[in-house]
Amino acid sequence: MHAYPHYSKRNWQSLDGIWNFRFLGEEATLASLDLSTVSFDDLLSVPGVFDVTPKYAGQRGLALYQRKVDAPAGRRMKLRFGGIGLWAQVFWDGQPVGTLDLPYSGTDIEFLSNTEGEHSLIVAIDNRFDFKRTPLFSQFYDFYAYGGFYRGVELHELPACSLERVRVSTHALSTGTVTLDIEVSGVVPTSLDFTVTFDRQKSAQFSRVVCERHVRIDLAVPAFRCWSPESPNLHTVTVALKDDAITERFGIRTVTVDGDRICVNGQPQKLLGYCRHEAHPEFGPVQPLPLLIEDLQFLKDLGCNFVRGSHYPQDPQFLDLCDQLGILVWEESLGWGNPVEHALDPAFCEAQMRQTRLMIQNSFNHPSVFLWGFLNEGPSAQPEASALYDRLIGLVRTEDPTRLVTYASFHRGGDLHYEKVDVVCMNAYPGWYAQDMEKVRPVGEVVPFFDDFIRQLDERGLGQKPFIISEFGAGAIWGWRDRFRAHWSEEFQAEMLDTICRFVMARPRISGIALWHFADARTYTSAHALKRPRTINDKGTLDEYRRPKLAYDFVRRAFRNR
Ligand code: ADA
Repeated sequence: MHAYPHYSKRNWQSLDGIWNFRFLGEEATLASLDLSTVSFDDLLSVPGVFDVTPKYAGQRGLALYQRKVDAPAGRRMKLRFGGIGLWAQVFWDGQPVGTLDLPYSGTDIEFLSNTEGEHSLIVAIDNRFDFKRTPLFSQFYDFYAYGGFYRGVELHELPACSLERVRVSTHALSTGTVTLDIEVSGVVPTSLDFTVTFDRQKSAQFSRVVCERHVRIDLAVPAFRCWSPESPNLHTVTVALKDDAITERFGIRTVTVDGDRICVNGQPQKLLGYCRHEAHPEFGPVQPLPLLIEDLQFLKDLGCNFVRGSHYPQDPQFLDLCDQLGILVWEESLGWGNPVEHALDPAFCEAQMRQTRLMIQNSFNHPSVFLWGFLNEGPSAQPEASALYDRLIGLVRTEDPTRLVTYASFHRGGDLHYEKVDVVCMNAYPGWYAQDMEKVRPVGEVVPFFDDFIRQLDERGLGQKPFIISEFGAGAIWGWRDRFRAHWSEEFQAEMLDTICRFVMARPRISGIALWHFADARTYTSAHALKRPRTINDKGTLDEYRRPKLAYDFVRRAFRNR
């Protein structure tokens, strides 16, 4: 089963499979290319990234993916891209129909198919860094920037009036009443006739006036059961028009803050989990379903109820699984250590806003998502960046007043924006990026550091705001056992993670922790790799092939000891 939503009345096809391929390299530009004369000399998989395959590993440049597709004449068509990187232009029968410039974002492209029969679909993908074209992904980010299709592609034939999405929010927990926000497009009537069916049971008919392509309606879900991490009950809603129907899955639950507690359905949560990259040594950012299941089995076994989807919009199949398994998710838009110059760059700001909005719209119905974030380790200590922080916080609150907003800071007391968000989140690595560089195994830095930060929050008047340690970790190379228990040994990492986990469990003031990170993941291939042995960020509790390190059992023991 593919990810929600499902469209049961339309003709649509998955375009996943084998595509023709041509790598044009670093010198090529799209402008100087005649697409009709390109010969495709290779085959690749979609989803799939070319630059992780043995033949093109590590290469950057322009690449063309091509396949034939059948489509009718005179129809509105929609290509649904689950996520690509880094930049793409889409051609239908040689004509450009859209551009994708937000890596990892699920994006739709709508166009008209003029003729009946077989068509040529070309997706030109460029994985070169170019701040002007793809401002959201810079080379200095500490994770590999792949080129290709991170997720699948679908082609939909749209009826004259089509259903975009139905966004479902909990209106009243006690009665199981939800608000449906139905969005239509195409030839939109002034009044919409539709049926609503919950859980594929009894349908009810409605007619409502359309306001700017939206219809909103409050309805009670029959025989409802609330969603919570402990009981992840889900419902479906099907909205049907004459020629189109959509089924969305959702959960009935609230997310609130009560003093320094984060609550789901009014119940305080202790968030125990990991930051997780969508990464695998053989598939890059592509997430085969068995891998997702495997990762979630490990997370459950570790006693986790929380994942920070670092540092970009998540695979919808992962979110579907988190909904089903009761894992709470922090989802964030793409950013990493962006300097203040980025926050002052109009194109960067525009792309941040666009991706954050799209992320919220795409993931709105996942009850697992409780927290929105952006700009990991951004310039939040600089007043010049305030305008961007204010815009992003305002955007999140407008798009989705039902969830919480945050960003992961690394500025400690110097951060200027903690007051404006719902949860204070800080990344810090005391004892790893140690204050005392002469000290052997400076594990002793960990507890005083965080206690001191909590004291600073109190002094600043933020004692009543939830606080999450959004990153903490230490590197270990799988299999490197060392009698010195030195840096990079599994022993040193285990001691560090044991220390922080036991500390977090013992401090009610700390709402949660996202350990850095779940599994090792590829990063810099430049000289920055001098701090990243194997060109991998080795702070995983599991290695990149999901082999647990020594720390695994320590984290598991601490997290399960709730
Ligand atoms: C940062 C960053 C992570 C990772 C980590 C590290 O806090 O947010 O993406 O780079 O440091 O490993 O040092």
